[in-house]
Amino acid sequence: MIVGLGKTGLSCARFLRERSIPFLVVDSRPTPPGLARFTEEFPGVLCELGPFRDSTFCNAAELIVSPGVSLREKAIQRAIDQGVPVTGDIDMFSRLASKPIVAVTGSNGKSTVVTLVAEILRGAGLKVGLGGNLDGDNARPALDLLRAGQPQPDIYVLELSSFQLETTRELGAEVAVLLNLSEDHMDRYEDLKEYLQAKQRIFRRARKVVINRDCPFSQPPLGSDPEMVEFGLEAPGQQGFGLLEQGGESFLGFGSRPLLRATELKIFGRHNVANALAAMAICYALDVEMNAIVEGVRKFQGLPNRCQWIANIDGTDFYNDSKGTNVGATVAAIDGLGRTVSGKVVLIAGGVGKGADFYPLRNVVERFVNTVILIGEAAGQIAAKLDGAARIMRATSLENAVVMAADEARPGDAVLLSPACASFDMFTDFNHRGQVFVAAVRRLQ
Ligand code: UMA
Ligand code: ADP
Repeated sequence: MIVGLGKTGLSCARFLRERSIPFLVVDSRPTPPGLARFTEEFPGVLCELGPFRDSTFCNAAELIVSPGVSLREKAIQRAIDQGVPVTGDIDMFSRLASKPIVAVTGSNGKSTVVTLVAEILRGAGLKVGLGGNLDGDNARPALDLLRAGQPQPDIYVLELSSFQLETTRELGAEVAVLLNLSEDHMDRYEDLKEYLQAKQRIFRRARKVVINRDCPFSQPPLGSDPEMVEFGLEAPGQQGFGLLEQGGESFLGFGSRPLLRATELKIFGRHNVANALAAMAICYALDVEMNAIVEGVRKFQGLPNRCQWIANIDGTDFYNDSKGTNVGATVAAIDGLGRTVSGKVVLIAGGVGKGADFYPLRNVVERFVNTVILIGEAAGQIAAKLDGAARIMRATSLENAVVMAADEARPGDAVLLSPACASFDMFTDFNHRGQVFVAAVRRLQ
């Protein structure tokens, strides 16, 4: 039985049909987003909508649970207690994939790192199957990569969320990495420890692990003994990637060997330097030639909605960081931008807070931000935590916030949309929020 009729649910349904495995689908939403496609493609298959029913779950042969559904759901717990096995799409994928898997998790930077890794590997002549949690035009739910008629890649590169890892037993990645950890999804987890435990499942039976020297949480738990490659923002050790200072310039390097000037990167901010070093370490662990690694990093343009420069209007630069959906991401974006602009940052933030504590924004806001313009459900909570740190304003919509920000900004300042929140109170998703922001900026031109 498939639980959830979003992207994952649809992809699981197609996968099961191809193997002639009978199934039904349940979703607690009255009209889940995949419903129209599903009824068209699977006219004879039972689809139960609305509040989960214990009896349906307990009678299933197996539950394939979508990432958006917590295993804590009462009906799922009942079924588990009665011995019904539970799996997820990544768990199924890992049992069937016949090529090596690169697996990347972390609170922030996952999409940037997997996309860069895929570009480096393609540049080195490999066929890459890229997917998992990654959202966007070229992204695919993991099981789509295994469907009949798909080109056989040489390697899979998967972005994995903590939600997907919860149902993943033995991933067996060729290279696994937990990039960093900061608070996110506190509406689903009890505390940071529980969130970390979900993420650490990425290390199960991994052959090699890439470690972030700047984040103790990136280490696999004691007891496992994989091969390790390190990265970090300080000078590297003999077998690691990091920043080397030479002749007054900063280089991304391996051991004592400088490889690429930091100024050659087309993505900005220290967080993106860390992302580039992580991708380099992953590709090195895969035995990719260093020249191909450096070339791939040099060419990488970054992804939309991640600290993306949009326009300069009357001397003010506008940046779209709509994918800054948690506090850690927004701290990194403000810090990265704040260090490079000649003036100050005007920040647009707010949305669905996911149970986060916004206090960690305070430091970087005090240091780099002149004005904060707040939107969405969490506006009041953020305002309370930032009181006195900068000028705080409220906007009724994102369009309104952009107009107010343009008014507040002086030449040399930067306007940054980095919400520190999810988007579902006002938008379909972070892409939609980014599009609305970009359109509003264009209207100022
Ligand atoms: N939902 C219900 N009832 C149900 C099933 C789902 O209310 O019965 C709700 C969930 O709580 C959630 C939403 O519906 O709010 C979507 O859940 P889903 O599991 O159907 O999501 P999919 O459409 O399958 O998309 C998922 C990932 N989404 C989530 O984990 C919430 C997508 O990651 C991923 O691209 C896709 O699988 C393919 O692998 C998006 C995401 O927001 C980018 N991920 C979170 C993040 O990055 O922070 C984890
Ligand atoms: P994810 O897929 O984990 O959400 P992305 O690569 O899409 O990560 O980046 C999302 C946002 O997180 C970016 O817009 C930026 O604000 C922030 N970010 C990216 N990389 C890092 C990093 N290494 N450390 C902290 N924040 C980061």
